[in-house]
Amino acid sequence: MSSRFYVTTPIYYVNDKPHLGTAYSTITADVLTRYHRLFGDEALFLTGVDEHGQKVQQAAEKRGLAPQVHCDELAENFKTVWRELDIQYDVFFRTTDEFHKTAVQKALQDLYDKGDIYLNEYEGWYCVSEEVFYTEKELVNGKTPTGKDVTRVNEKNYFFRMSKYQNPLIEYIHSHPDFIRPENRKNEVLGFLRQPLADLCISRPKSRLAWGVEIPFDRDYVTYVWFDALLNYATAVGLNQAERSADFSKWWREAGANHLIGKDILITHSVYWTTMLLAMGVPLPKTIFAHGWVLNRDNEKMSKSKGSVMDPHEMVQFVGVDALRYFLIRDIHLGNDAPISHELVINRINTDLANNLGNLLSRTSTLIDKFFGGIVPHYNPAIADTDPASRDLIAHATQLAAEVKSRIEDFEPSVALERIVDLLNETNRFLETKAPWKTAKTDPTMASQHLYMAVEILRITGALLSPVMPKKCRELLSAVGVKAIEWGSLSKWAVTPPQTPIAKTAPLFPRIDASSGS
Ligand code: ME8
Repeated sequence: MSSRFYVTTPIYYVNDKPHLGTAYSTITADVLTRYHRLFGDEALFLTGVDEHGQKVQQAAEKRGLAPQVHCDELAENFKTVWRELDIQYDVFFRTTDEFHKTAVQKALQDLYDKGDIYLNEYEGWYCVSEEVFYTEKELVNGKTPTGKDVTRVNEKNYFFRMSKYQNPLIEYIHSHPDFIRPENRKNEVLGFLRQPLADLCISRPKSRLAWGVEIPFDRDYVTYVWFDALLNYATAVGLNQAERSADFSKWWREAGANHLIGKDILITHSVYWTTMLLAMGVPLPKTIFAHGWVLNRDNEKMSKSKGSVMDPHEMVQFVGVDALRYFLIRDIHLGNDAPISHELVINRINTDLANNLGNLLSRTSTLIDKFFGGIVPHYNPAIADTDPASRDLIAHATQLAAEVKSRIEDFEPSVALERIVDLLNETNRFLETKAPWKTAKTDPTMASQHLYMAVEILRITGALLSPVMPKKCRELLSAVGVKAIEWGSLSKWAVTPPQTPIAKTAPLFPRIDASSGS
């Protein structure tokens, strides 16, 4: 049954260019989207940039540019990197777009009219790097819990009655077990909600910060950047835009949003955003999934502020875009932290892609070229029926698509890839045992039988890997004669028509010499 899938990445601050950490969130969302499209679902993928707030204003000031000019330039940088990483988003969201600002102002006005926003004195701390307010009690040795600097803030501000929605939120989380994921993140949010929730400061006086969405009921203020930014997920699909109500029903109310975020912004999404939605009377997202960190070689979080980031462009130059995408999805179990280094990437590519997938393709196409004139040889189902090893392999191959689908739907893309690699391993072992390079001379019926089976497995695995490695899999599939992938055909056997020409290919993933990593 096909369905709809709406996925979002965080919208990134335009204080710097994208790095491998931000690329990780975006690649993951791209991979999930491409899988859903492969399953026949209708999908919508949103990414974008978070342009307002103090952090961006300061970044623009540092460059001596007007904030909008700075943002326009950096937004382009993001698009360029996403293009290089083969990311096919549907929406590139910018919080400076007029329609968004108007929709944010409507949300503020509605909550104000309802009595959920009020004016009060704010006395506390502010962290520009996180754009988050902190109370004295929340600080650890005068810094944020993650060690970022804070500044004292004493100003009259508007507050959102977040406390009013604490209990409804707790009840919602309990009654929707799959809402905040993984489980440990849900527990973290419930732990946070054990303390009384304070109301949320949602404005900054223009005298302190000019770069933001003006508060509609008080022109001396702009909106707190998170209040503005979180709304992007819903305004993108039509919230507070009368003429887009059909879109909003389709993607927000019916499909439901899946917010893929890093664990640093779990509370802003699971508490600020959800209480805002509860107050507005708008359904909550379907899932908030917090993933872990891409770590550097010293096992530390890759972060812009520490300067310990890896440049995606440099990695693409080194291993190619598909291999990089494969590594990130395969080696980082979604939800956990995991390191990346040249050495780890080389090892993974050599093991899974060069020695396994690439090897299966090159040995199969070489043997078909050498012994069968480059044409898919004959296959006899009756022979396979009498051979337990063949029966097992076919059963495994025809169940793989369903297994991959369920793993992807469950946000476990690394496990989906593991299962695909298991089948490739099994197939290479099967060929070792059957040795068609020998039987081609002594028993060509058997050689043709087993090579046909290898072609079928390449057809299935090539299609199932294509959301992760779009370009390489297109090459692979075209080598085995597949023009267009049809989802239903991936759980069927003996689909490749007889006489299909098989192209003898150059190695899809040449082995990388370990000494080339640094
Ligand atoms: O927080 N590993 O933007 P941001 C994995 N504008 N993911 C990483 C990472 C790493 N080492 N470093 C960053 C903001 N990320 C707000 C979001 S949403 C309404 C507003 C990813 O530019 C991860 O997804 O600081 C994290 O949540 C995000 O970048 C933070 O990006």
